[in-house]
Amino acid sequence: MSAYMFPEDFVFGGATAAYQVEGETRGHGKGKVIWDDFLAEQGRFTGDPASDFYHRYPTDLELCERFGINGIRVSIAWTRIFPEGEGALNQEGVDYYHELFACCRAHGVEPFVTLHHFDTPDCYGANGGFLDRHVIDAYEAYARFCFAEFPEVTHWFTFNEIPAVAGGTYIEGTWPYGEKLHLDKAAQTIHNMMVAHARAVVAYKEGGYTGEIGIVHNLEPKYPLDPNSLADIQAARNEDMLLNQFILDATFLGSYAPDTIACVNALAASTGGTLDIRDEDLSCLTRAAELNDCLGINNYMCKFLTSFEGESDIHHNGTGEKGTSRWRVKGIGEHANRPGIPTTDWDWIIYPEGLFDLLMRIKNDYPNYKKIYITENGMGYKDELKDGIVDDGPRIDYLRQYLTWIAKAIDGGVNVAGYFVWSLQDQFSWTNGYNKRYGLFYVDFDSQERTPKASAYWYKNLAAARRLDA
Ligand code: BGP
Repeated sequence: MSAYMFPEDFVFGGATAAYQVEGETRGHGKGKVIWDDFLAEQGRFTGDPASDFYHRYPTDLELCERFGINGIRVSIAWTRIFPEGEGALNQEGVDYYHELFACCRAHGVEPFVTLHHFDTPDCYGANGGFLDRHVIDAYEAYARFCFAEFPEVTHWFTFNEIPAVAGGTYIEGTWPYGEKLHLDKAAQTIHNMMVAHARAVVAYKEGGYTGEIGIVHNLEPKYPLDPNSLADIQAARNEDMLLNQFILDATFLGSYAPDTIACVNALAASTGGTLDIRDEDLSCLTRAAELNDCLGINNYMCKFLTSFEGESDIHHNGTGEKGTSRWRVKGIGEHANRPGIPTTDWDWIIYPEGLFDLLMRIKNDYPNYKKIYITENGMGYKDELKDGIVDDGPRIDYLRQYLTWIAKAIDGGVNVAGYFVWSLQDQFSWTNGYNKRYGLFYVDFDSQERTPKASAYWYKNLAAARRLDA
């Protein structure tokens, strides 16, 4: 058995996102987001009541304090501030976030605030969201407003998971206004959102604010299913270029390396499109590349790829019926799994050493990264509350394994400053609803009562000792 110590000022946090916890999706002056009608039309579930965080954040922050959780990821809902994305302000929304941040501080819980976590204003959805360059301007104006209005926030993230937005909308087509298999639109969305990120970072620094600002990327290592197969190596490389290297280059190089852009251009061309990358975009990306204070990494799994040249076919497992996922995309490859590697009921591959590989790659390939937070990691599980107890042993096991590999990366010289369990409490899941639970705290979605799970007690001990025995 080995023991790992985490640094003294390490953040042991829990993560949330506005739409997944707040509820009140149309209450208190909030404007519509792209998910509202989309979910209502599907009729499976909606973002109400979620975890009723709009009213119950004091309870959740009290739980954080009791369980030694000293950081929380929250996001601002853009349409609580500007119901139409721009123009008229909703003062009630502004007041709400001031009160939330004050309550965080009162409980000794540092707020890490994301400006956009999937909840694009609905008024921009029909025009393709960030494909429309006007939305870049609107986002920058919203970001500037927040920086000036909320000086009490000293940890900002511009976006959550740009590739997930692009992939959900334009590859898998499971997101609002989505269309399947448009690699060109997916790549363009990634680029445009990276430009919006860069504009916000430059605005923050030009504004003279002294907090830190960065971006949260969902990064998954992509491995060839057969490491000796050139075709599988190419498949893994295709997906890695589009969903990992493209954003990492934009973030830390401020431009696209020749092999990155060649590969992404070829993928875009395979679905009939060309990318619009302007000089002004690249000069803004270049300026921002040295200004990022930190990188947030969301990581849950890895992917193994094998080559695929047939007709594309994607099926999203949004029910937890194990073994039902299919992901085969002509031009990229097919998702598979190596024998013996465990998966969750939603077919997410549990491969903690992948996170180590990822952290070492950032350190080696992008040495200007400065600081990393693991902003999301956790296990979706069908928890059951029995006699007042939630025994989520598999989740504890998952968290222990991932944290062990994070600790090994810290020992290997990677500057990881904090970790946020996804999720703090059970929440609404975008394409899965309410039976995919991730929380340290169980939420009864009828009564909204919270019950600490076994994992909450385990995490409390870890945070108190800062020591992991594995
Ligand atoms: C990340 C998102 C979160 C959260 C999490 C779990 O991609 O940032 O918002 O939802 O994944 O995903 P899911 O809810 O699909 O299981």
